[in-house]
Amino acid sequence: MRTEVAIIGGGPAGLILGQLLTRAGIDNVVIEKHTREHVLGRIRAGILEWETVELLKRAGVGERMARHGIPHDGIRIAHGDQIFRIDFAELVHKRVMVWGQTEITRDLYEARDREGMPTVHEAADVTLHGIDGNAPFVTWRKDGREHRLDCDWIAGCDGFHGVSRRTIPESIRREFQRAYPFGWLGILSPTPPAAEELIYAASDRGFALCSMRRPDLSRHYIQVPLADSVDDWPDELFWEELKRRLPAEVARDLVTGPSIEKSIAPLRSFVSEPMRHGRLCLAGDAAHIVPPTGAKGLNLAASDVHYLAEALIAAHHGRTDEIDRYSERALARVWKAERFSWWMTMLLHSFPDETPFDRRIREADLDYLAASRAARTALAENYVGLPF
Ligand code: RFL
Ligand code: PHB
Repeated sequence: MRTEVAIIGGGPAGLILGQLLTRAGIDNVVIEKHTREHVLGRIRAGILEWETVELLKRAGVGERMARHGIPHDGIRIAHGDQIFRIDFAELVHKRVMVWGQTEITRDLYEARDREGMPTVHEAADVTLHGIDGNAPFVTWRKDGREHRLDCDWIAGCDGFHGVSRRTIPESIRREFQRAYPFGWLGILSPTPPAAEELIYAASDRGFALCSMRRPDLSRHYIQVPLADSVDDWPDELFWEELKRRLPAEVARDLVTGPSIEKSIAPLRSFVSEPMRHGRLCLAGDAAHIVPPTGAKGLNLAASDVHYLAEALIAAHHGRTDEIDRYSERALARVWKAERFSWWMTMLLHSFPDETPFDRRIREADLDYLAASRAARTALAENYVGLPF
């Protein structure tokens, strides 16, 4: 089998890239390790920057999002019983969209099927070959057979645990990282959201976030120790703890109910440089991870593939200068989102090893944000997303 671009990983990065290339007349194949059901069952991101919304429209998957997505003009930040608003519309004249990653992925798979573009699921032992030369290829095992796909370029979109990044020689890769001493326990519940907008809450008992997917479906998170498992958190305990971290008036009106999904995700910041080596370009979580506090992961995957699609389209027309610039261009935006996500995380979470000094600094930062329009504008500018 032969194609122009082999895309490793059928998550949002790989699927959006596939759509952008297909629409530019460039042949591509997506090779995914898991079943489609498995990919669609992962509850993850919920907040899209407006540039991501525009990109999804360009990729041909804007229709259901326009009908069912919920635009938000701001977020709330709670600090103890104090609550204040970051008004995106007023401060930076932009908004974000509540539209779940599972919905985006579903639309992207359906668009791929409609356009007749090949997707391989349940590909085992995916291996990248010849990325240093001019004739790269990918092999995998499926149905007891070895398969081979020859191509011009490989897009490594296989997430943090994928194989693509590790194919770049260690002598060339530089990795930067920070692990945080807690995780987020998240639940999805068929209950109305806590408020019209998201509430990010910093409390003495730790961080909490009240988010949503639809008017009848809420998504909530609480900061938990890394050693905890979902079995430590039956639904009643989760709701009780969430309420204790929210301002009294929000807790009082919170509607609780059964959880229909519950999972714990560790928090980490990670960047691998460069994002391109020879015929391989990395995009999305394969190259970088942000803690979810700034809602940037999926949005960074989107901006990476926007740059990468432009570069691959230029290469298709015989110009490789955009590919040469890809890593630098993508990383410039990645690092700003890393900074913002790190800052939001430091601001809103309780740290087990926090000194009294650290704590006062964090409280001063929150007070400053509540009182200063300049500080709120900086948060708003980053949250709605820096330009692609
Ligand atoms: P994904 O989604 O991990 O997809 C990678 C795909 O590659 C497959 N794969 C392989 N395929 C072939 N061969 C291999 N060897 C392979 N190894 C892996 C995997 O099965 C998978 O299908 O990466 P991608 O496409 O880069 O997308 C990144 C986003 O999924 C991620 O950044 C976001 O979900 C992060 N995130 C959020 N981002 C936002 O922008 N806004 C949010 O509100 C937001 N909230 C979140 C989040 C992530 C969370 N968790 C669980 C990590 C909330 C949470 C709780
Ligand atoms: C979500 O709804 O899953 C969500 C929203 C905002 C975040 C992280 C996750 O910062």
